[in-house]
Amino acid sequence: AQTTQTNWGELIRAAATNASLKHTYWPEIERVVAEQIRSARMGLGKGAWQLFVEDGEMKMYRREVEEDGLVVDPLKATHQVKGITGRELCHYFFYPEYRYDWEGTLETMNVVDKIAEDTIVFHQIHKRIWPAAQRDATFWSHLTHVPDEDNKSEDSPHIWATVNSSVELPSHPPNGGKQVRIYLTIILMGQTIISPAAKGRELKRDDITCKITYCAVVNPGGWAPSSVLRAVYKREYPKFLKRFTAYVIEKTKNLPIKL
Ligand code: 16C
Repeated sequence: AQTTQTNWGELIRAAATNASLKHTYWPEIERVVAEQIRSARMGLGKGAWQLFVEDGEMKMYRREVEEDGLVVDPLKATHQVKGITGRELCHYFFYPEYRYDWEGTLETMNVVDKIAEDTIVFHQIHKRIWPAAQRDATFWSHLTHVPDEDNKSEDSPHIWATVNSSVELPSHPPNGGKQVRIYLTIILMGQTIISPAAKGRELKRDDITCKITYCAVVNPGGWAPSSVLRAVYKREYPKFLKRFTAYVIEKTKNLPIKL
C-alpha cells in the first residue's frame, strides 16, 4: 500500500552510475524503470489477469489485449527459487556475455553502445517463427537496485531489477533489413528472502529464496497470426523462466553469495 508514496525515481537515481545519469536517455530510463518497478510490485490487484501457466512455484498471468489488430497481451509472471539472490538473478539477465547461454529465441545479439556499467544498448535478431517474418529489436537495458519496502531493516538486501525498453536508433532503422521491428518493455525483478534460521551464523545458499517477478509487453510490430503468437508465447515464456533460473542456480552454486 505504501508503494504509492515511494519516490522510485529518487531511489533509482541513487543507485545509478554517473555515466548513466549524464546520458540523454536518462530521463526516459528513470521514468520507465520507476513505472515498471511500481507495476511489478503491485501484484495482481489491478486488471483482469488470467492464469495461463502454473508449474510448481511458477505462475504466469496474461491479459488479452489487441492494438490495431495485433496481439500485445501483457504478461506477468511470479516465481520463487531457492539458493540465489535477486542481485545474481539480474546480473545474469543483464550482462551480454551470458545471453547466448540462456536466451533460446536469439539468432544474434549485438551491443550497440555500452553507456555505462549499468546501462547497455542492444540490437537483437530473434529466431523466425513460420509463417511470420523474422523479428528484431533495439532496446536499452538498465540494471538497478532499490531498498526493499517490505523489509525495512537496515541490513535487508535490496530488490534488484533489470528493465529492457525499446529505443529508436538512427544506426538501426526499423524494418530496414529483412526483419520486422518488435517493441518491448520488460522487467525482471528479484527480492531476496533470508530464512530467520540463518540469523547470527554464516549465510548458506539453503537459507535464501529469490522471489521473482517478470513482466513483459511485446508488440509484434507487424502482421503475425494471433493464434500463432499466443501459442508461441505460451510455450516461450515458461521455457525462458525455467531455463534462465536453472542457469543462474548452476552458475552461482559454488560462488560466494552476492546479496
Ligand atoms: O526477456 C527476455 N529476453 C531479453 C533478452 O533477450 C529481452 C528480449 C525480449 C524479446 C522477446 C521477444 C522475442 C520474440 C521473437 C520471436 C520468438 C521466436 C521464438 C522461436 C523459438 C524457437 O527482454 C526473455 C524472452 C522470453 C521469450 C518471450 C517470447 C515472447 C513472444 C512474443 C511474441 C513476439 C512476436 C513474434 C512475431 C511472430
